Amino acid sequence: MSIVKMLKFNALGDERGSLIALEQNNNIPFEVRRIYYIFDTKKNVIRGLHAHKNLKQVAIAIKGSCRFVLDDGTAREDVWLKSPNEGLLIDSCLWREMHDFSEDCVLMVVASEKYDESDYIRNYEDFLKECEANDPSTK
Ligand code: T46
Repeated sequence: MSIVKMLKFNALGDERGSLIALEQNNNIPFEVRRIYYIFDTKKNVIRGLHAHKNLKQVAIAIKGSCRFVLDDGTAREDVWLKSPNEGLLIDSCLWREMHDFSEDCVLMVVASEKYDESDYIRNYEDFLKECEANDPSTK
């Protein structure tokens, strides 16, 4: 089963242009407690490089593009985000990296929880240990 889960968003277009609405527990599959956006990322910068214990998120390149790497401790998959019409669902206990930001990239992230530094796992070995411990299939 793929670890990359893409959500498609319907654009409500008319002759003036396009509009996408995001709603919690509807096209965003959780309650929304925070939204942030990443922009002006410098060339060759890699962001992320961590996992989250509990946080669920949807990442949307509302402008430009970037490449995500998701790793569940067993497999790694790449996915390009390059359209405001789709979002990457990032479940908890997934290592994520963001690469190859275009100069104009605006990456918006919809999150299930408020910012909490204690939810981050910033070391890959700790991620493997912690997320294996949380994985019901390993019990
Ligand atoms: C994630 C990926 C996709 C805050 O104070 N509040 C916030 O809500 C966030 C997201 C960050 N910060 C502070 C923490 C750092 O001092 O902003 C600084 C940059 O954050 P960070 O280095 O964690 O950024 P990224 O781009 O590596 O990761 C971010 C999210 O933090 C993370 O949850 O999954 O985007």
